[in-house]
Amino acid sequence: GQALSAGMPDNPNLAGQYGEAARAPAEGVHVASHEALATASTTGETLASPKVGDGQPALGENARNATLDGARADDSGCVLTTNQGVPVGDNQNSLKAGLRGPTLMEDFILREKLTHFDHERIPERVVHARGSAAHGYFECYKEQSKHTRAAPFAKAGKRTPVFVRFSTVAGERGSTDTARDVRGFAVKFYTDEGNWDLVGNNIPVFFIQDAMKFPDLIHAVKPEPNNGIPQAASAHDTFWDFASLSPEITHMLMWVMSDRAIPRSFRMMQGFGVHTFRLVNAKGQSVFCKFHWSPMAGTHSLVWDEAVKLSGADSDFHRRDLWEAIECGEYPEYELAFQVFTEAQAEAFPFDVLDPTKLIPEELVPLIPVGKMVLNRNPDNFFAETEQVAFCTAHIVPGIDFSNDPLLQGRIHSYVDTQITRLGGANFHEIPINSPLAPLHNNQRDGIHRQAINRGRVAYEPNSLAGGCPFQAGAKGFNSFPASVEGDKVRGKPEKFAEHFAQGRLFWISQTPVEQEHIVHAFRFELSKVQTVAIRQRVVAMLRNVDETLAQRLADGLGLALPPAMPLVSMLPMPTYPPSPELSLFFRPGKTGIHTLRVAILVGPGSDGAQARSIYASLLADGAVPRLVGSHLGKVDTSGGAPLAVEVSLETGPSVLFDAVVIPDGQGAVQQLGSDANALDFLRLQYRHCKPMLAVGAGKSLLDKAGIPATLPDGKPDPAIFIVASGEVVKAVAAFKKALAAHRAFARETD
Ligand code: HDE
Repeated sequence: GQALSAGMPDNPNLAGQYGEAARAPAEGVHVASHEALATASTTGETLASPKVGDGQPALGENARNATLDGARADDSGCVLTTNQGVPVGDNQNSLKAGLRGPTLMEDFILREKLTHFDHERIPERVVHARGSAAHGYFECYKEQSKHTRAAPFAKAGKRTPVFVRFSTVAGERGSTDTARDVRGFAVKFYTDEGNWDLVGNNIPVFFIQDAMKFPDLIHAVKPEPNNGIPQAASAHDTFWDFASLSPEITHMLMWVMSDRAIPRSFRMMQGFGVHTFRLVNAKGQSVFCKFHWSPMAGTHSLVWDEAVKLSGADSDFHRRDLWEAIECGEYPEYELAFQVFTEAQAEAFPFDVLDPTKLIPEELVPLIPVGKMVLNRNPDNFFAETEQVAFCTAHIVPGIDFSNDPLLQGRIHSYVDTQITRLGGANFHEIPINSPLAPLHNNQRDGIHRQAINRGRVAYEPNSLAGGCPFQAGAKGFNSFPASVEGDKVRGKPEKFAEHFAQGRLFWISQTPVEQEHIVHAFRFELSKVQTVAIRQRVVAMLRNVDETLAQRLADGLGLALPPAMPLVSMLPMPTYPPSPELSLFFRPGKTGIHTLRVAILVGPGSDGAQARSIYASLLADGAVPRLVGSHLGKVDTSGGAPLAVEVSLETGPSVLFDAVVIPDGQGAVQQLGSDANALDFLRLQYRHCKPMLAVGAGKSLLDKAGIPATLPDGKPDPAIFIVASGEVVKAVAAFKKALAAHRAFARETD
């Protein structure tokens, strides 16, 4: 509370951002005296779960926490030791022969410290290197035993602990969060019958149809190998060269050029298993299934100009957003749904369900909601948890099985394989974050960094010397679904795989005009960055098969004559689909209102302090995250009430970090802000990015100074600009909140 001046409500988000210590810095973090040192324990005590911030679920709520507690280490009150537990007397100076002499070889303390440091890094993930993760649980709504015997779906109300990692694909570990890219959405369920990893993306289809092409795709999109440019971007020649020669990519390109590829938050995007999987029930009967996650906060995205500027303002934007929401107790929630269909149904679809470049429209197979996931705890240690977690598509449990999707089949190999390099050996399942909650017993032994101390002389099966243990589970265990297989060994694809455009068209016609506009702009941006004209032409030729107006607009935007359409390769008639409204981002506005949305209240000397306080309190009461933003930190005197303390300076908190802005009344403040280029930029970008703006009394003249009109080009009032007199604030704040819940007013868009 100290950061805020008298009369300001307590804002829990402040603690969320920096921890309690930031609100009331503790005096000195060192153990004060040698006396205290002498009595301090030398044995690191295990932390009994509570942690900094509010993002702490009740003890015992998540079984995963209890087991991870065994590995959690806390140094508070402990003496510094070597890795062998030897107390260290001096951690500042190496051991030398004389004060100015050479360092001695025998300084095992220095050598241990440097050696460990030298080996701190592990290889980053070859894709999805940049990620952020959280703990939580999955709760089943209703038992799904008709379709699957998988443990998480066994009973209404049953909770299964989960660990979830969100990621971008192309960028390296330290790259920006808001790059245009697919987002990974990987969920590890610690089920009663072993770990199930549902390793999905925020887009329901993929770039390619066969695992054989994955290394080529990734080599094309990653920074070009000669100069390592560009980082975390697909807007370069090699990606589009590959894309323009791989028409199967078309449908995915439509998604990646849409605003799906620049989410506002990990908490505001869908997740998809992508492939067709199998569900298998206790009787051994199987249906096909696609998995869908939908966020309770709705699907919301950034706009492109904002995403670009965010990379400079806060390249950890998504990581911070997730962390803060959880620390504040605003736990992200997602609903899981099954799309269940039979083999016979699949036969009748105009596409092949084994083709991961195709989705199943919800009109064809509706979603069955089966449970929700709640993320309620941040990791304690980024490396130990977020970095070392190993998701593998091969990790499935009884009740789930694979389909023959040739992309999925390759993934079953790739993920386990990559962990062996990344995590340094075959025992990566023993790393705490990866180890199952279900008991683990087998005859696998040894290997680098083995942790388990397996007892006895028997490490084989069948055996009699250990009573036959561990024994096979038989019908109770995992048994692959006996799908029948026949055919010649061939390298090739079924005919339906060769139709590449109908679903790209379905996506296009299902988008609102605003979304279509953004798709055109994204293609134009990416292809304008491409230097080779023939590549630009090939992409336009490809897109003629999706939509002629899209292709024409793109050709115009690139200064190209419209090239002939790319020849179709499929002999089958092209399917047609009616528009599917579910494919629009606007279809799921969400249920969380203005919760966690960030609002800047611009203040300066002479602001109406009482008004600023009451708007702040009102936004906070509805779950938003208000901040007092001014030219620089420090107190500003107000025209009414106590001074205000600026919480965020305009230099460090530019417009893109806020979802909306309020300018309280106050002639002096408006004058001062009007002479600050950062303030005027702030308002212009709020306007440009279609965000709600509220100006009270004198605040209007600041909008005027920034050149912001209150009406749309057609003369109608702007639905998200509120200019009111001081007496109308209460009503105006209510209308402002409504506009904020809708995020943006695209009617105003000028880009
Ligand atoms: Fe991945 N992918 N992938 N992928 N993928 C990896 O595994 C791979 C694909 C996805 O947060 C790697 O542990 C192949 C589709 C996510 O740790 C690697 C193919 C989908 C993550 C790998 C695909 C994904 C990965 C790199 C085509 C969505 C991050 C490090 C045959 C359904 C998981 C690692 C995390 C990570 C291979 C295609 C999603 C190399 C060979 C399709 C979310 O194993």
